[in-house]
Amino acid sequence: MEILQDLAWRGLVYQQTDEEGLQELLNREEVSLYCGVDPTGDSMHIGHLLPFLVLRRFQQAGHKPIILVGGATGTIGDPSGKSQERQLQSLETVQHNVACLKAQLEHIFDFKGKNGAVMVNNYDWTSNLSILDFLRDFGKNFNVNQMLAKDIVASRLETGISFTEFSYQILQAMDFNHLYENNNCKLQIGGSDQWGNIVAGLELIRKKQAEGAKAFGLTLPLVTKADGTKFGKTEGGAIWLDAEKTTPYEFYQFWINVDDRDVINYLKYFTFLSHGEINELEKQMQEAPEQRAAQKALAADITKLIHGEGALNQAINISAALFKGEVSKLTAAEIEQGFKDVPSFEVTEEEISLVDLLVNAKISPSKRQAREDITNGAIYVNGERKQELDKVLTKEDRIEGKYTIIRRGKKKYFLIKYGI
Ligand code: 383
Repeated sequence: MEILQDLAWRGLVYQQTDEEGLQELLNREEVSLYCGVDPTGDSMHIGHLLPFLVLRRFQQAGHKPIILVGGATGTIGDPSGKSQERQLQSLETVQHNVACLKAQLEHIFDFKGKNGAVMVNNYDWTSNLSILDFLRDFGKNFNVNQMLAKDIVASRLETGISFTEFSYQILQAMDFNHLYENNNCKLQIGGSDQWGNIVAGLELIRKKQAEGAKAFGLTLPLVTKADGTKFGKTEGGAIWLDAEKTTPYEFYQFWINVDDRDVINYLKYFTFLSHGEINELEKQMQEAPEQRAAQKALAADITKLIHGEGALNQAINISAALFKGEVSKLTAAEIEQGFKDVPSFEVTEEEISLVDLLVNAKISPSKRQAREDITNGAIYVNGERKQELDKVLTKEDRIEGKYTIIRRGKKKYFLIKYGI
């Protein structure tokens, strides 16, 4: 199936500037296309992922992806979707973020071969532009009335918008024009919030390039959730691509927990599974939703893409161990991920009685209760029920010499660390 038809099947097309024209262009040539991200933070989150996965789909269909990291635009900040003026960040912070985002994006693309991906930074062609050149060569092509009428700007007129943020769309338009000129880039894609910026670029290209010059824009829909809450946010905050911020296990679990009503859409959006495979998973979801085959396939595909196969296998291991309560087989590294958010307690003694530990670590509220918990069979050490009141924890009870996992009741876990 052709790329635009595939995107339509996946529900990935929201708006296009010229559907027929783009189809013709894609039939005719290997097209260079781009999507940008601003380094406003040091990691992307899953809300950023969709357009870059679409770039990859274009690459698989034989086209050439250009990934733009906005070292220039990131110092300003896109007013799109922001109801308030942003705080400016220092140039050093933005530069640090550029390096972080580049590393994350490098993971997702293939940079080799004829249609290998290209990474660019708009700081390279923006930072040395003089104010006079900017106003004479670019500013003259923008009509302030039209700029004011754009949704993003119009919605900010009441609360106010600085000249700096107001000018953002010109910078993004200059990028498209630059890439058109230098990289033969004819298509820009982005989330639906990017429509105004993309169209600004198309108009600039039409005005500045030779007659007949034409470029295209395509936006993707906002990812929604059946329960109406915001996609990609959990109680713990955003789901980051950076493994330090969101561990691969947490990342995997996020996708495992996707609602049945959303999972088929997300398989279409976020995975590279074929139509046949997705249809098959849809059938399985309808026939045996409790098996969560669709969620497992979704979580596996996307975790592997972002964190690699080793991290995926670890995440699967941790999930299975926690589900069955068989934690003793986990490695220390897996424990660090799987038990990142459970209460922890540091022991400095070589040996400690289980009763004392339960009390000191506040697992049981009193000595009497601790004894009761043990005799009742509510206490598990590394997944094994312990009912002896005189149990003493020794080196033997440490996993890789570093951790002991205590469970009270069915699901309440505690992590014991050793400070020696
Ligand atoms: C900068 C210069 C360009 C082209 C694009 C840009 C960035 C763009 C922007 N994008 C968002 C961001 O960086 O602000 N002005 O956080 C998000 N994107 C993608 C997608 C999305 C958008 O990175 O809708 C969600 O992730 O387009 O909000 O020449």
